[in-house]
Amino acid sequence: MIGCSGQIGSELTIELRNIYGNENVFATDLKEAPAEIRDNGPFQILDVLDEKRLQHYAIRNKITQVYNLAAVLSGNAERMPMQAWNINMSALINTLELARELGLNKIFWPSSIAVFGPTTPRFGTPQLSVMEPNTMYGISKLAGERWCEYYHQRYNIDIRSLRYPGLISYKTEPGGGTTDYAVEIYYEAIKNGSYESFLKEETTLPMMFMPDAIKATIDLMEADADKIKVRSSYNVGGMSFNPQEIADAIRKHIPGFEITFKHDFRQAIADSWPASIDDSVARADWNLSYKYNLESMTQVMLDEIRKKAG
Ligand code: NAD
Ligand code: AKB
Repeated sequence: MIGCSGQIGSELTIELRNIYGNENVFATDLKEAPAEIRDNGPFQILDVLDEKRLQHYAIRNKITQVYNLAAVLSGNAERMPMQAWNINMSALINTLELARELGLNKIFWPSSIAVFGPTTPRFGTPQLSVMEPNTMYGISKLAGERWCEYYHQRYNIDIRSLRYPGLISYKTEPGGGTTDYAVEIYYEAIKNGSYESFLKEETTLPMMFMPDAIKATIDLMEADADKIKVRSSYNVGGMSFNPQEIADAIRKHIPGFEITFKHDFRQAIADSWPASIDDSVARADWNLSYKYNLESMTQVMLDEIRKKAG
């Protein structure tokens, strides 16, 4: 696991250890891991951009599969586009080369709804569509998808990928994306009873609760190889809502909750992305399914954040 300390990695690592055994899932990140990961199985500080160390680590530990989650997300990528491009592409290419050189048997690399752009149909965006992203994050993810498909076709590497929508979770804070507002809003609702949204009230985006994203990832990785017909990345839709609708869902539990709106540079990123996603190809190929909607996710988010707050 590369990127085990991040929003997804901190939960996916635990789930993989539950399935394959703590000692069989080697967790790595540039930064310290949460105690639950660091203390219960192998963990190493490792920079995925350091290809020599990455290779030594993989050989020494007889690594057979890699989940590479290291990336600069959309908001941070607009703050430092050149670095984001270099990091996002080198992190992926080092992993692909590792797979080719060591003959690894499976790779997971996440893409994003950010591969779509302002010229893509916004509602029910299909698996195959116009892709002209105008954010650095989206450009790097689209290029990444092309690299993944190329390595599969050229070197027969079993690489699998999901275009995650915005992911919502309570264990680890999100890492600098545009959909982060949909996590912050729950924390602020409990702490202050109010939230100032950096996206406009009508900005609808595709989102997914973390347990559904983890399940989708495991289901994809465990599916028979002949079922995986898409080797760029699969659309994953989840649910779609805007800041006003998530605020209304919170208000059912916290009646006095107030939301105000002051959009910033992330509005333009959100405006370039789809509002809803058609994921029928993933459903047909390997039975993608979800459990949570806005109401059931809101209940769990508020309960869990209250527990954390003590
Ligand atoms: P995150 O920022 O929370 O976590 C990324 C982790 O990678 C961090 O712990 C970071 O320290 C680590 N990392 C960064 N550079 C590294 C390097 N050079 N070497 C080793 N580790 C490094 O991000 P996340 O939300 O967990 O996202 C993981 C992946 O999923 C990314 O590729 C992201 O683009 C993709 N994704 C996330 C979302 C989402 O909503 N969270 C949606 C779509 C796609
Ligand atoms: C972001 O907002 O950058 C991510 C994503 C949708 O890829 N959450």
